[in-house]
Amino acid sequence: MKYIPEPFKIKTVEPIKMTTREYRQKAIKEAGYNTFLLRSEDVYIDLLTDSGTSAMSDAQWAALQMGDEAYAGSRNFYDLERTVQEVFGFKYFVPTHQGRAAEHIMSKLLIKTGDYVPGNMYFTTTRLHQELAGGTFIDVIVDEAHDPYSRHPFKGNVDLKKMQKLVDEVGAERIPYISYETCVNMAGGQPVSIQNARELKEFCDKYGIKVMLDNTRTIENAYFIQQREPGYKNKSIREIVYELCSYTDGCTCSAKKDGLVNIGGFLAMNDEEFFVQARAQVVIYEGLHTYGGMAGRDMAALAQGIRESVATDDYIRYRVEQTNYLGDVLESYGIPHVVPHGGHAIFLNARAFLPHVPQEEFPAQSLAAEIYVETGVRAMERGNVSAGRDPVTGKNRCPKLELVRLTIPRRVYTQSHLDYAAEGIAKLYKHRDKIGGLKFVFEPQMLRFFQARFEPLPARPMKAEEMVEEEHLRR
Ligand code: P71
Repeated sequence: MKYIPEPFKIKTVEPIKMTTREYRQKAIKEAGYNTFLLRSEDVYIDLLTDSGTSAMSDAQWAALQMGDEAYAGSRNFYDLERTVQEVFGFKYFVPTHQGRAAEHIMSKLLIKTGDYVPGNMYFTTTRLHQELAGGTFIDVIVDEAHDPYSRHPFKGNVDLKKMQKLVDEVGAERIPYISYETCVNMAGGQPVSIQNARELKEFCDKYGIKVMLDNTRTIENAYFIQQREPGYKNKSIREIVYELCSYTDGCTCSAKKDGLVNIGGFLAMNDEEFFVQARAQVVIYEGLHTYGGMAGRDMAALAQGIRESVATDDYIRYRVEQTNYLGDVLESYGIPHVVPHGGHAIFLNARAFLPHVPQEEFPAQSLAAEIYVETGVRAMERGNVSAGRDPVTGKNRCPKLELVRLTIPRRVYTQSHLDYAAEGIAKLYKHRDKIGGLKFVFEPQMLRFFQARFEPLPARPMKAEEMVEEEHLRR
Protein backbone atom coordinates (compact mmCIF):
# COMPACT_ATOMS: atom_id res chain seq x y z
CA MET A 1 0.00 0.00 0.00
CA LYS A 2 1.43 3.39 -1.00
CA TYR A 3 -0.10 5.46 1.80
CA ILE A 4 -0.57 4.24 5.31
CA PRO A 5 -4.14 4.48 6.62
CA GLU A 6 -4.73 5.98 10.06
CA PRO A 7 -3.90 3.50 12.86
CA PHE A 8 -6.79 4.91 14.94
CA LYS A 9 -10.45 5.82 14.63
CA ILE A 10 -12.10 9.11 15.57
CA LYS A 11 -14.02 9.34 18.86
CA THR A 12 -14.47 13.10 19.37
CA VAL A 13 -14.91 15.70 16.64
CA GLU A 14 -14.44 19.47 16.62
CA PRO A 15 -16.43 21.43 14.02
CA ILE A 16 -14.45 23.81 11.79
CA LYS A 17 -15.77 26.80 9.87
CA MET A 18 -15.76 27.38 6.12
CA THR A 19 -15.57 31.08 5.25
CA THR A 20 -15.83 33.14 2.06
CA ARG A 21 -12.94 34.75 0.21
CA GLU A 22 -14.30 38.24 1.11
CA TYR A 23 -14.39 37.27 4.79
CA ARG A 24 -10.81 36.00 4.65
CA GLN A 25 -9.59 39.09 2.80
CA LYS A 26 -10.90 41.21 5.66
CA ALA A 27 -9.51 38.86 8.30
CA ILE A 28 -5.97 38.80 6.88
CA LYS A 29 -5.96 42.59 6.51
CA GLU A 30 -6.96 42.93 10.16
CA ALA A 31 -4.19 40.46 11.03
CA GLY A 32 -1.59 42.69 9.33
CA TYR A 33 -0.96 39.96 6.70
CA ASN A 34 0.56 37.82 9.44
CA THR A 35 -1.00 34.35 9.85
CA PHE A 36 0.12 34.28 13.52
CA LEU A 37 -2.35 37.11 14.14
CA LEU A 38 -5.41 35.40 12.66
CA ARG A 39 -8.07 34.10 15.01
CA SER A 40 -8.11 30.33 14.96
CA GLU A 41 -11.90 30.30 14.51
CA ASP A 42 -11.42 32.05 11.14
CA VAL A 43 -9.18 29.22 9.92
CA TYR A 44 -10.57 26.20 8.08
CA ILE A 45 -7.52 23.89 8.11
CA ASP A 46 -4.79 24.94 10.50
CA LEU A 47 -1.36 24.01 9.17
CA LEU A 48 0.41 26.79 11.08
CA THR A 49 2.28 24.38 13.30
CA ASP A 50 2.54 20.85 14.67
CA SER A 51 3.36 22.37 18.07
CA GLY A 52 0.82 21.68 20.79
CA THR A 53 -1.79 20.85 18.16
CA SER A 54 -1.80 17.04 18.41
CA ALA A 55 -4.97 15.07 19.12
CA MET A 56 -4.49 13.10 22.32
CA SER A 57 -5.46 9.44 22.59
CA ASP A 58 -8.18 8.09 24.87
CA ALA A 59 -5.41 6.77 27.13
CA GLN A 60 -3.94 10.28 27.39
CA TRP A 61 -7.33 11.81 28.24
CA ALA A 62 -7.74 9.12 30.89
CA ALA A 63 -4.26 9.93 32.23
CA LEU A 64 -5.33 13.58 32.67
CA GLN A 65 -7.86 12.40 35.24
CA MET A 66 -5.03 10.77 37.16
CA GLY A 67 -3.18 14.06 37.66
CA ASP A 68 -1.64 14.40 41.11
CA GLU A 69 -1.73 18.15 41.63
CA ALA A 70 0.47 18.25 44.71
CA TYR A 71 2.84 21.21 44.75
CA ALA A 72 5.77 18.93 45.52
CA GLY A 73 6.57 15.35 44.61
CA SER A 74 3.62 14.61 42.29
CA ARG A 75 3.54 10.93 41.29
CA ASN A 76 3.19 12.05 37.66
CA PHE A 77 6.63 13.66 37.90
CA TYR A 78 8.22 10.35 38.92
CA ASP A 79 6.37 8.52 36.17
CA LEU A 80 7.48 11.08 33.57
CA GLU A 81 11.06 11.06 34.84
CA ARG A 82 11.19 7.27 34.55
CA THR A 83 9.65 7.36 31.05
CA VAL A 84 12.20 9.91 29.80
CA GLN A 85 15.03 7.87 31.33
CA GLU A 86 13.77 4.64 29.76
CA VAL A 87 12.95 5.97 26.29
CA PHE A 88 15.78 8.48 25.77
CA GLY A 89 18.35 7.02 28.15
CA PHE A 90 19.41 10.24 29.93
CA LYS A 91 20.16 9.99 33.65
CA TYR A 92 18.70 13.28 34.89
CA PHE A 93 15.43 15.01 34.04
CA VAL A 94 14.22 18.59 34.62
CA PRO A 95 10.64 19.45 33.54
CA THR A 96 9.82 22.82 31.90
CA HIS A 97 6.57 24.24 30.53
CA GLN A 98 7.83 24.07 26.93
CA GLY A 99 10.95 23.87 24.77
CA ARG A 100 12.19 27.45 24.90
CA ALA A 101 12.19 27.39 28.70
CA ALA A 102 14.61 24.47 28.58
CA GLU A 103 16.71 26.38 26.02
CA HIS A 104 16.72 29.43 28.28
CA ILE A 105 18.05 27.48 31.26
CA MET A 106 20.61 25.54 29.26
CA SER A 107 21.91 28.66 27.46
CA LYS A 108 22.24 30.60 30.72
CA LEU A 109 24.18 27.79 32.37
CA LEU A 110 26.49 26.67 29.60
CA ILE A 111 27.26 29.82 27.56
CA LYS A 112 29.68 32.55 28.63
CA THR A 113 29.91 35.94 26.89
CA GLY A 114 32.00 35.57 23.74
CA ASP A 115 31.35 31.85 23.33
CA TYR A 116 30.36 30.23 20.04
CA VAL A 117 27.53 27.73 19.75
CA PRO A 118 27.50 25.66 16.58
CA GLY A 119 24.28 24.06 15.42
CA ASN A 120 22.79 22.19 12.45
CA MET A 121 20.93 25.30 11.25
CA TYR A 122 19.40 27.89 13.55
CA PHE A 123 16.05 27.59 15.22
CA THR A 124 14.47 30.94 16.12
CA THR A 125 14.04 30.54 19.89
CA THR A 126 17.19 28.43 20.29
CA ARG A 127 19.42 31.03 18.64
CA LEU A 128 17.79 33.91 20.50
CA HIS A 129 18.52 32.31 23.89
CA GLN A 130 22.10 31.65 22.81
CA GLU A 131 22.48 35.32 21.84
CA LEU A 132 20.81 36.58 25.02
CA ALA A 133 23.33 34.49 27.00
CA GLY A 134 26.20 36.24 25.18
CA GLY A 135 26.92 33.55 22.58
CA THR A 136 27.15 33.60 18.79
CA PHE A 137 25.43 30.92 16.74
CA ILE A 138 27.47 29.26 13.97
CA ASP A 139 25.77 27.19 11.29
CA VAL A 140 27.59 23.88 10.72
CA ILE A 141 24.93 21.96 8.80
CA VAL A 142 25.93 20.27 5.51
CA ASP A 143 25.69 22.57 2.45
CA GLU A 144 22.96 20.40 0.94
CA ALA A 145 20.56 21.60 3.66
CA HIS A 146 20.51 25.07 2.11
CA ASP A 147 19.55 23.70 -1.30
CA PRO A 148 15.79 23.02 -1.46
CA TYR A 149 16.27 20.48 -4.26
CA SER A 150 19.24 18.46 -3.02
CA ARG A 151 18.10 14.83 -2.56
CA HIS A 152 20.65 14.08 0.18
CA PRO A 153 18.91 11.55 2.48
CA PHE A 154 20.23 13.20 5.67
CA LYS A 155 20.19 16.92 4.99
CA GLY A 156 20.18 17.58 8.74
CA ASN A 157 23.71 16.21 9.23
CA VAL A 158 26.51 18.27 10.75
CA ASP A 159 29.47 18.91 8.47
CA LEU A 160 32.44 17.87 10.60
CA LYS A 161 34.79 19.92 8.42
CA LYS A 162 32.84 23.03 9.45
CA MET A 163 33.16 21.95 13.10
CA GLN A 164 36.91 21.49 12.67
CA LYS A 165 37.21 24.91 11.06
CA LEU A 166 35.38 26.54 13.97
CA VAL A 167 37.56 24.74 16.53
CA ASP A 168 40.69 25.84 14.65
CA GLU A 169 39.51 29.44 14.43
CA VAL A 170 38.15 30.13 17.92
CA GLY A 171 39.52 27.26 20.06
CA ALA A 172 37.52 24.45 21.63
CA GLU A 173 37.46 26.23 25.00
CA ARG A 174 35.11 28.85 23.52
CA ILE A 175 32.65 26.21 22.29
CA PRO A 176 30.66 24.92 25.28
CA TYR A 177 28.39 22.66 23.25
CA ILE A 178 26.87 21.98 19.87
CA SER A 179 23.11 22.25 19.58
CA TYR A 180 22.22 19.16 17.52
CA GLU A 181 18.65 19.08 16.20
CA THR A 182 16.82 16.02 14.91
CA CYS A 183 14.54 16.45 11.85
CA VAL A 184 15.89 19.97 11.39
CA ASN A 185 12.89 22.26 11.34
CA MET A 186 14.23 25.24 9.37
CA ALA A 187 15.83 22.97 6.76
CA GLY A 188 12.44 21.43 5.98
CA GLY A 189 12.16 18.73 8.66
CA GLN A 190 15.35 17.00 7.43
CA PRO A 191 16.83 14.14 9.47
CA VAL A 192 20.30 13.40 10.80
CA SER A 193 21.85 9.93 10.41
CA ILE A 194 23.01 7.69 13.24
CA GLN A 195 26.43 7.61 11.62
CA ASN A 196 26.65 11.40 11.74
CA ALA A 197 25.60 11.40 15.40
CA ARG A 198 28.26 8.80 16.22
CA GLU A 199 31.02 10.68 14.38
CA LEU A 200 29.98 14.00 15.87
CA LYS A 201 30.15 12.56 19.38
CA GLU A 202 33.65 11.17 18.76
CA PHE A 203 34.76 14.53 17.39
CA CYS A 204 33.28 16.52 20.28
CA ASP A 205 34.63 14.15 22.94
CA LYS A 206 38.11 14.74 21.57
CA TYR A 207 37.73 18.47 22.22
CA GLY A 208 35.62 18.42 25.38
CA ILE A 209 32.57 19.91 23.60
CA LYS A 210 29.16 18.70 24.81
CA VAL A 211 26.62 17.39 22.29
CA MET A 212 23.23 18.76 23.35
CA LEU A 213 20.37 17.31 21.36
CA ASP A 214 17.30 19.30 20.40
CA ASN A 215 15.08 16.28 20.96
CA THR A 216 11.86 17.90 19.71
CA ARG A 217 11.41 15.62 16.66
CA THR A 218 13.60 12.58 17.41
CA ILE A 219 10.80 10.03 16.91
CA GLU A 220 10.24 11.28 13.35
CA ASN A 221 13.99 11.27 12.77
CA ALA A 222 14.17 7.63 13.90
CA TYR A 223 11.63 6.68 11.22
CA PHE A 224 13.86 8.19 8.50
CA ILE A 225 16.86 6.30 9.91
CA GLN A 226 14.85 3.07 9.80
CA GLN A 227 13.88 3.74 6.17
CA ARG A 228 17.14 5.14 4.84
CA GLU A 229 20.19 4.11 6.86
CA PRO A 230 21.89 0.80 6.09
CA GLY A 231 21.58 -1.67 8.98
CA TYR A 232 18.49 -0.12 10.63
CA LYS A 233 15.63 -1.66 8.64
CA ASN A 234 14.94 -4.30 11.27
CA LYS A 235 15.46 -2.11 14.32
CA SER A 236 12.42 -0.72 16.10
CA ILE A 237 11.78 3.02 16.41
CA ARG A 238 12.28 2.64 20.15
CA GLU A 239 15.73 1.06 19.68
CA ILE A 240 16.79 3.70 17.17
CA VAL A 241 15.68 6.58 19.41
CA TYR A 242 17.64 5.12 22.31
CA GLU A 243 20.78 4.61 20.25
CA LEU A 244 20.63 8.11 18.73
CA CYS A 245 20.35 9.70 22.17
CA SER A 246 23.26 7.60 23.42
CA TYR A 247 25.56 9.66 21.17
CA THR A 248 24.63 12.87 22.99
CA ASP A 249 25.22 14.32 26.46
CA GLY A 250 21.72 15.56 27.08
CA CYS A 251 18.83 17.35 25.45
CA THR A 252 16.31 20.12 25.41
CA CYS A 253 12.86 19.12 24.24
CA SER A 254 9.64 20.79 23.20
CA ALA A 255 7.29 17.93 24.07
CA LYS A 256 4.48 19.71 22.20
CA LYS A 257 5.52 17.91 19.00
CA ASP A 258 6.58 14.23 19.09
CA GLY A 259 5.43 14.04 22.75
CA LEU A 260 1.81 14.20 21.53
CA VAL A 261 0.69 16.79 24.09
CA ASN A 262 -0.62 20.33 23.98
CA ILE A 263 1.94 21.72 26.45
CA GLY A 264 5.20 20.54 28.01
CA GLY A 265 8.95 20.31 27.68
CA PHE A 266 12.08 19.21 29.46
CA LEU A 267 15.80 19.29 29.84
CA ALA A 268 17.71 16.05 30.39
CA MET A 269 21.39 15.25 30.82
CA ASN A 270 23.96 12.77 32.08
CA ASP A 271 26.18 15.26 33.91
CA GLU A 272 25.25 15.52 37.59
CA GLU A 273 26.66 18.98 38.19
CA PHE A 274 24.79 20.42 35.20
CA PHE A 275 21.64 18.73 36.50
CA VAL A 276 21.99 20.27 39.98
CA GLN A 277 22.46 23.72 38.43
CA ALA A 278 19.53 23.29 36.02
CA ARG A 279 17.28 22.19 38.88
CA ALA A 280 18.28 25.35 40.75
CA GLN A 281 17.36 27.52 37.74
CA VAL A 282 14.04 25.84 37.08
CA VAL A 283 12.67 26.97 40.46
CA ILE A 284 13.47 30.60 39.53
CA TYR A 285 11.86 30.65 36.10
CA GLU A 286 9.41 27.76 35.84
CA GLY A 287 8.22 26.29 39.13
CA LEU A 288 9.31 23.58 41.54
CA HIS A 289 11.63 20.96 40.02
CA THR A 290 8.88 18.33 40.28
CA TYR A 291 6.56 20.15 37.87
CA GLY A 292 8.57 22.85 36.05
CA GLY A 293 5.53 24.79 34.83
CA MET A 294 3.36 21.79 33.98
CA ALA A 295 0.30 20.69 35.94
CA GLY A 296 0.40 17.13 37.32
CA ARG A 297 -2.12 16.12 34.64
CA ASP A 298 0.06 17.60 31.89
CA MET A 299 2.94 15.41 33.06
CA ALA A 300 0.63 12.38 33.10
CA ALA A 301 -0.51 13.02 29.51
CA LEU A 302 3.08 13.57 28.39
CA ALA A 303 4.39 10.35 29.95
CA GLN A 304 1.62 8.46 28.16
CA GLY A 305 2.30 10.39 24.89
CA ILE A 306 6.01 9.47 24.95
CA ARG A 307 5.16 5.82 25.58
CA GLU A 308 2.68 5.82 22.67
CA SER A 309 5.13 7.46 20.31
CA VAL A 310 7.48 4.48 20.56
CA ALA A 311 5.09 1.65 21.56
CA THR A 312 4.71 0.41 17.97
CA ASP A 313 6.17 1.63 14.70
CA ASP A 314 2.70 1.98 13.14
CA TYR A 315 1.96 5.40 14.55
CA ILE A 316 5.12 7.12 13.30
CA ARG A 317 4.97 5.38 9.91
CA TYR A 318 1.45 6.74 9.39
CA ARG A 319 2.53 10.17 10.69
CA VAL A 320 5.50 10.67 8.38
CA GLU A 321 3.81 9.04 5.38
CA GLN A 322 0.83 11.38 5.77
CA THR A 323 3.21 14.32 5.40
CA ASN A 324 4.77 12.60 2.42
CA TYR A 325 1.31 12.23 0.89
CA LEU A 326 0.76 16.00 0.94
CA GLY A 327 4.16 16.47 -0.71
CA ASP A 328 3.32 13.98 -3.44
CA VAL A 329 -0.01 15.67 -4.22
CA LEU A 330 1.70 19.09 -4.43
CA GLU A 331 4.34 17.52 -6.66
CA SER A 332 1.63 16.21 -8.99
CA TYR A 333 0.46 19.82 -9.42
CA GLY A 334 4.03 21.02 -10.09
CA ILE A 335 4.20 23.20 -6.97
CA PRO A 336 7.84 23.93 -6.01
CA HIS A 337 8.72 22.61 -2.56
CA VAL A 338 11.63 21.28 -0.53
CA VAL A 339 12.69 17.68 -1.19
CA PRO A 340 13.07 15.10 0.23
CA HIS A 341 9.79 15.63 2.10
CA GLY A 342 10.26 16.36 5.80
CA GLY A 343 8.71 14.55 8.72
CA HIS A 344 6.34 17.17 10.12
CA ALA A 345 5.67 19.51 7.23
CA ILE A 346 5.93 20.28 3.55
CA PHE A 347 7.81 23.49 2.82
CA LEU A 348 6.85 25.46 -0.29
CA ASN A 349 9.70 27.24 -2.02
CA ALA A 350 8.40 30.82 -2.06
CA ARG A 351 11.33 32.10 -4.17
CA ALA A 352 10.29 29.74 -6.96
CA PHE A 353 6.55 30.27 -6.39
CA LEU A 354 6.94 34.07 -6.54
CA PRO A 355 10.20 34.73 -8.46
CA HIS A 356 9.03 38.29 -9.23
CA VAL A 357 8.90 39.26 -5.53
CA PRO A 358 12.34 40.30 -4.18
CA GLN A 359 13.39 38.72 -0.88
CA GLU A 360 13.36 42.16 0.80
CA GLU A 361 9.61 42.20 0.09
CA PHE A 362 9.09 38.94 2.00
CA PRO A 363 7.71 36.53 -0.63
CA ALA A 364 7.08 33.73 1.89
CA GLN A 365 5.13 36.03 4.22
CA SER A 366 3.04 37.21 1.29
CA LEU A 367 2.47 33.67 -0.01
CA ALA A 368 1.27 32.46 3.41
CA ALA A 369 -1.25 35.33 3.51
CA GLU A 370 -2.47 34.58 -0.04
CA ILE A 371 -2.86 30.86 0.70
CA TYR A 372 -5.14 31.80 3.57
CA VAL A 373 -7.24 34.12 1.37
CA GLU A 374 -7.48 31.52 -1.39
CA THR A 375 -8.21 28.45 0.74
CA GLY A 376 -8.79 29.20 4.44
CA VAL A 377 -5.69 27.11 5.16
CA ARG A 378 -3.24 28.68 7.60
CA ALA A 379 0.49 28.20 6.92
CA MET A 380 3.62 29.74 8.47
CA GLU A 381 6.37 31.90 6.95
CA ARG A 382 9.86 30.41 7.38
CA GLY A 383 12.05 32.84 5.46
CA ASN A 384 13.38 36.35 5.73
CA VAL A 385 10.88 37.48 8.37
CA SER A 386 11.66 34.48 10.62
CA ALA A 387 15.41 34.87 10.12
CA GLY A 388 15.29 38.42 11.54
CA ARG A 389 18.08 40.99 11.45
CA ASP A 390 21.76 40.39 12.05
CA PRO A 391 22.48 41.83 15.53
CA VAL A 392 25.75 43.40 14.32
CA THR A 393 24.81 44.89 10.91
CA GLY A 394 21.09 45.35 11.57
CA LYS A 395 20.36 44.04 8.05
CA ASN A 396 17.73 41.43 7.19
CA ARG A 397 19.50 38.08 7.16
CA CYS A 398 18.02 37.03 3.76
CA PRO A 399 18.41 33.24 4.24
CA LYS A 400 18.86 30.96 1.23
CA LEU A 401 15.65 29.16 2.11
CA GLU A 402 12.57 31.36 1.70
CA LEU A 403 9.81 28.94 2.64
CA VAL A 404 6.18 28.60 3.58
CA ARG A 405 5.55 25.69 5.93
CA LEU A 406 2.43 23.53 5.68
CA THR A 407 2.70 21.78 9.02
CA ILE A 408 0.69 18.68 9.82
CA PRO A 409 -0.69 18.39 13.35
CA ARG A 410 -0.43 14.79 14.63
CA ARG A 411 -3.55 12.59 14.35
CA VAL A 412 -5.80 15.59 13.51
CA TYR A 413 -6.53 15.88 9.78
CA THR A 414 -7.53 13.31 7.17
CA GLN A 415 -6.29 12.75 3.64
CA SER A 416 -9.24 14.75 2.24
CA HIS A 417 -8.23 17.80 4.28
CA LEU A 418 -4.79 17.58 2.70
CA ASP A 419 -6.26 17.07 -0.79
CA TYR A 420 -8.34 20.20 -0.28
CA ALA A 421 -5.29 22.23 0.82
CA ALA A 422 -3.16 21.06 -2.12
CA GLU A 423 -5.90 21.73 -4.67
CA GLY A 424 -6.38 25.28 -3.38
CA ILE A 425 -2.65 25.99 -3.50
CA ALA A 426 -2.52 24.65 -7.07
CA LYS A 427 -5.29 27.09 -8.01
CA LEU A 428 -3.36 29.97 -6.46
CA TYR A 429 -0.21 28.91 -8.34
CA LYS A 430 -2.01 29.57 -11.62
CA HIS A 431 -2.46 33.27 -10.83
CA ARG A 432 0.68 33.77 -8.77
CA ASP A 433 1.82 36.61 -11.05
CA LYS A 434 -0.91 38.77 -9.42
CA ILE A 435 0.71 38.39 -5.98
CA GLY A 436 2.95 41.21 -4.75
CA GLY A 437 5.28 41.59 -1.77
CA LEU A 438 4.81 43.18 1.65
CA LYS A 439 6.40 45.92 3.72
CA PHE A 440 6.65 46.17 7.51
CA VAL A 441 4.36 48.59 9.30
CA PHE A 442 5.25 47.19 12.75
CA GLU A 443 8.45 45.29 13.43
CA PRO A 444 9.18 43.88 16.90
CA GLN A 445 12.86 43.71 17.85
CA MET A 446 12.98 40.03 18.85
CA LEU A 447 11.21 37.02 17.29
CA ARG A 448 9.58 39.61 15.03
CA PHE A 449 7.61 37.06 13.01
CA PHE A 450 5.13 36.40 15.84
CA GLN A 451 3.66 39.91 16.07
CA ALA A 452 4.86 41.82 12.99
CA ARG A 453 2.33 43.66 10.83
CA PHE A 454 2.56 44.33 7.11
CA GLU A 455 0.96 46.20 4.22
CA PRO A 456 0.80 44.89 0.66
CA LEU A 457 2.98 46.29 -2.10
CA PRO A 458 1.75 46.33 -5.70
CA ALA A 459 2.56 43.24 -7.76
CA ARG A 460 5.28 43.76 -10.33
CA PRO A 461 4.79 41.86 -13.61
CA MET A 462 6.76 38.63 -13.84
CA LYS A 463 9.61 38.99 -16.35
CA ALA A 464 10.52 36.28 -18.85
CA GLU A 465 13.95 35.70 -17.23
CA GLU A 466 12.27 35.23 -13.85
CA MET A 467 10.15 32.48 -15.32
CA VAL A 468 13.39 30.87 -16.52
CA GLU A 469 14.98 31.24 -13.10
CA GLU A 470 11.89 29.66 -11.62
CA GLU A 471 12.27 26.65 -13.94
CA HIS A 472 15.90 26.38 -12.87
CA LEU A 473 14.98 26.57 -9.18
CA ARG A 474 12.43 23.81 -9.56
CA ARG A 475 14.93 21.34 -10.99
C1 P71 B 1 7.13 25.18 15.48
C2 P71 B 1 7.59 25.51 16.85
C3 P71 B 1 6.85 26.56 17.63
C4 P71 B 1 7.37 27.86 17.18
C5 P71 B 1 8.43 28.45 17.85
C6 P71 B 1 9.00 29.60 17.35
C7 P71 B 1 8.50 30.16 16.19
C8 P71 B 1 7.42 29.60 15.55
C9 P71 B 1 6.86 28.45 16.05
C10 P71 B 1 9.35 25.05 18.39
C11 P71 B 1 10.64 24.50 18.61
C12 P71 B 1 11.28 23.67 17.63
C13 P71 B 1 12.56 23.22 17.84
C14 P71 B 1 13.24 22.38 16.84
C15 P71 B 1 12.61 24.32 19.94
C16 P71 B 1 11.35 24.81 19.79
C17 P71 B 1 10.76 25.68 20.84
N1 P71 B 1 8.72 24.93 17.23
N2 P71 B 1 13.21 23.55 18.99
O1 P71 B 1 7.87 24.49 14.77
O2 P71 B 1 10.66 23.36 16.49
O3 P71 B 1 9.84 24.95 21.57
O4 P71 B 1 7.72 26.19 21.12
O5 P71 B 1 7.90 24.49 22.94
O6 P71 B 1 9.02 26.68 23.17
O7 P71 B 1 6.03 25.60 15.11
P1 P71 B 1 8.54 25.62 22.25
